Amino acid sequence: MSALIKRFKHSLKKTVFPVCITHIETIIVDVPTIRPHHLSMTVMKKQSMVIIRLFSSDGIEGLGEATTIGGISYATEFPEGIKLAIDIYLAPLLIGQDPTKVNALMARLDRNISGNYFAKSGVEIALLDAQAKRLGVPVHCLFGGAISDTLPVLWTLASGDTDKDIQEAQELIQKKRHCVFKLKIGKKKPDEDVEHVSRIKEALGKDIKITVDVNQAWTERIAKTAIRKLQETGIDLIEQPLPKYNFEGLARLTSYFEIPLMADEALETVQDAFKLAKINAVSVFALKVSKAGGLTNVARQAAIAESAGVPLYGGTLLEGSIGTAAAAHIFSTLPNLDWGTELFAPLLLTDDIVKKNIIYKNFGLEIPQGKGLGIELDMNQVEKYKRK
Ligand code: MUC
Ligand code: MG
Repeated sequence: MSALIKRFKHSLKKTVFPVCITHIETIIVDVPTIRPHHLSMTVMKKQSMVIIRLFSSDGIEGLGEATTIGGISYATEFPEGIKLAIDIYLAPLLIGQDPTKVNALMARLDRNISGNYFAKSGVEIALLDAQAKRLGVPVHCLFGGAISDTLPVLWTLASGDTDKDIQEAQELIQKKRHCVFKLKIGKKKPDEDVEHVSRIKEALGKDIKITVDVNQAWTERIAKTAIRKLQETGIDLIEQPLPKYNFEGLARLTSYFEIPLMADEALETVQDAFKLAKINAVSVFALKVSKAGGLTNVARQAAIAESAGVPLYGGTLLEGSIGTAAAAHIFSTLPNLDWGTELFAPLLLTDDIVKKNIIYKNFGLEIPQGKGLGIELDMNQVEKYKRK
């Protein structure tokens, strides 16, 4: 009898003192790229990723990643700042709290910390990974489950040299790794960019889809002339031709041209999705976990897009395997991901910091199986690439 009472008291103790977050570790890792990656605002030779390890009193570790491009040249957040923001401001708001209440914790962060979407996103990924592990399910199950076990993945040709880009594309098509390509333009004169795009389109042929990303580099006047010429090359999609704040300019171009335009940098918050949809600013939304502030916000943006009849594209900020897996989990739940994804970044890096690499085959990736994100850190590799 007394043994029974002891067991009962023990189980009561467990429910009275719920599991709590004990500590959060942030690590910056720098991994070289396989070749220089040329964008309109920077040339990347390495990727710097903030890895987040969130520990709880039940022994479960959640993994997260917060990654941007080119230091501080692409976004308003940057690796060193993201690490500091988490260590100094986000972590103290989380330590001692119940990690199973992910929505409540994210609301707590939003109430106390403005902006800092990349940092918040990295933390939400770690909370969701931990909670899914706790429940014994993959992260996508927390969002109603994957619609598909694989996602189509394009590749970005950005070597800075047209002939090299053509050769790279031909090799990847032959290997059945990618059959859709995105070209990074906006750095050179518009006519040189059009020439570059046109040569690649001609070399790869009509069956290979081509999209171009201008990364905000044009004024509306330049865009009008350049888009007309790009449209004539037979490409399929144009991403973020104007500065991110010019929603009305995007709407004017969208109503003027037949070729679909996609919002990338213009679409950061959930509210941006609503505003862009309301004025028919673009034909496609590029969703990205980091800029949205996490997976839940991506799902909210996707719901707005679905209601407004805007198809989706699964974007990347060139995250490593943890961030890519997180994005794959949420993108796999979206019914209107008509433009596929660009979740290729682990392949752009020379090495990885996880035990089992994400599998890429048949022009796509497999959603990692297993509990949580389905990703395990390789601590020897983390040590190797950790910023000293
Ligand atoms: C961007 O602006 O789309 C995504 C793929 C790539 O090559 O660069 C990123 C950034
Ligand atoms: Mg883009």
